[in-house]
Amino acid sequence: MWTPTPSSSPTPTPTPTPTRTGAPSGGWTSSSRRGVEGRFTLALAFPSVGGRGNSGAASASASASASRGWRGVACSAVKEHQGSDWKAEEEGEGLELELELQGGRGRLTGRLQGLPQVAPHGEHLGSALRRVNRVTPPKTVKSKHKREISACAMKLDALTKELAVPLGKYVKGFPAVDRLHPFEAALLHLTVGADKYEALLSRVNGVRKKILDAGKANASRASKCKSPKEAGLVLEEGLGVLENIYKKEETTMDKLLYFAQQLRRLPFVDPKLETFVLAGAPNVGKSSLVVSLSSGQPEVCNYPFTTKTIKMGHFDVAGERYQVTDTPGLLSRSDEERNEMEGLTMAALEHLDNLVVLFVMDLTGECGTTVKDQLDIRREIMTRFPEMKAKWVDIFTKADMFSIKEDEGGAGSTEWGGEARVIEDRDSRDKYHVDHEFLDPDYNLALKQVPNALWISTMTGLNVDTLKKMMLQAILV
Ligand SMILES: Nc1nc2c(ncn2[C@@H]2O[C@H](COP(=O)(O)OP(=O)(O)OP(=O)(O)O)[C@@H](O)[C@H]2O)c(=O)[nH]1
Ligand SMILES: [Mg+2]
Repeated sequence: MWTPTPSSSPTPTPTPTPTRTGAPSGGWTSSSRRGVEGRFTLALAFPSVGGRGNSGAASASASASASRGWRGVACSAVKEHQGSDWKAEEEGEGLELELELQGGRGRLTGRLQGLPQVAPHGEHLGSALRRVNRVTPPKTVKSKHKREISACAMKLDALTKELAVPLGKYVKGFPAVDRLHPFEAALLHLTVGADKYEALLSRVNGVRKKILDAGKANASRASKCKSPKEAGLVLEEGLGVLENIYKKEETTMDKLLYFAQQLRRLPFVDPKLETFVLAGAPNVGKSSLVVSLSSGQPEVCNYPFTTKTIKMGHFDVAGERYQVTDTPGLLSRSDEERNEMEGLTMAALEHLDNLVVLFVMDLTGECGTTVKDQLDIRREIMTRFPEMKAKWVDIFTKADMFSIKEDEGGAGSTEWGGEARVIEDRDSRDKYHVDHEFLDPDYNLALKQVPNALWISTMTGLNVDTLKKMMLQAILV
C-alpha cells in the first residue's frame, strides 16, 4: 500500500515517523528548504562518480523477478538491491556503514547537512579573549617570579588554541569537493562555486597555520623571559599579533559561516533509494503532481519557476521507501543560457542514482512554454541521457481542461486497462479536439510523438493512482 511518510529529513539518517492521520492512501512528503542561489557554472563538468550506472545490478535482479506481479516485484526488487544497507540505517549505524556498504563505488551523501557550526567571527574572538583572561598561573611553580612568566606563556598558548582549534575543525569538517557524491558536488558548485569553496577552506587553513606559528613563537619567547615585566611585554605583543591575524579574517569567517548555512540547506539524497525525478518546463504542474502523490506541500503557483531548488520527498510502499525530487522547470535552450535553477535540474538528471524520470508536459498552451519547446526539452534529455529512456514515464497534465471520456480500448488507451482515458471527439474535424481557448497549435504533434503519455489531472485526481503503478513498474525495467 502507498503510504504517507515523514517529511524529508535534512539529516543523513532517515528516522521512521508515524503515518499521517487522514492522509491519502499513500504518498510522500517533500521538504521545504529555501531556494538556492548562486553562480551557475555547468554542473555537467563534474565527473560521474557513482552515477546511475550503479543501478545495474538492481535492474537486473528486478527484471529477473518481473513475472511475480508488479507490487510484490517492485518491493522485493528494491529490497534485493538495498540489501542490508537500509536495515543498518534503521539500526542507527549511520554514515560509516553506508560508505562501507557502497564499497567505494559511490560517495557518501549527507556530508553537507552535517557541516560544522561556524562561530560568528566577533563572538569567536570575544570568547577566546575571555578565556585567556581566566588563565591562572600554575600553583605547582613555587617562585612567584617564575609563575608570572609562565602565566604569560600559558595565556599566549590559550589564545592560540582557542583560535586555531575551531579553525582546524572547520577545515576537517568541510569535505573536499572530490569527496562528495557527484550530485552534492554539483549542488555545491551551483550554490557557492566549487573553486570558491576550496579556496576559502585553504584560506582558513592558512589562517590556522599562521595563528599556530605566531602563537607558538611568542609563547616560547615569553617562557624564556628573565623577568615578569619582560614576559608581560611579550604577552601583550603576542596577543596583539594573534588578535590582528584573526581580526583581518572577518570576511573569510563571515563567508565560511554563510557557505555553511547555504550548504546545510541543500537537499539530502539517499544514494541507495530509487529516485523519481519530475522534469519538464516551468509551470506545467510538476509541484501539483507532488501534492497529489503525497502528503507534501511544495509551493504551487501560476507562474514559471515557482520551484527554485531541488526538493526531496519520500513515499513508502509496502514498507519500502522511495525518493522523489521536485525540480525547477527547464527551458529549451543551451546550457550556457540556462540559469542556476535549470542547472540544479540538470544536475539531478546527471548525477542521481537509480533514477526514474517523470516527464511532465502541459498541452493546454497555458504554461508559457510552447508544446514544441516542451518536446524539444524532452528530446534533449533523452538524447543526453539515453540510458534513461527505459526508466521514463511521460505525463500530460491538466487533463481536466480537456474534454475526456472513458475509453473502450481505442486510440489513446494505455496498457493500464480500465483507467485509460482519451480526449473526447467533440469536434469531427479533430479526434482530439479540446474545448479550450488556449490550445497549443502543436498539441497534435505531442500526441503523435508521445503516444503513451498518461493523462493526469491533479484537480480531479484523474489517473493519479495509475501513475503510482507506472512509477513502481518503471523501477523494474
Ligand atoms: N486545471 C489544472 N491546473 C493545474 C493542474 N496541475 C497544475 N495546475 C496549475 O498549473 C499551475 C502551475 O502548477 P505548478 O505545480 O506550480 O507547476 P510547476 O511545474 O511545479 O511550476 P514551476 O515550479 O514554476 O516549474 C498552477 O496554477 C496549478 O494550479 C491540473 O491538473 N489542472
Ligand atoms: Mg514547481
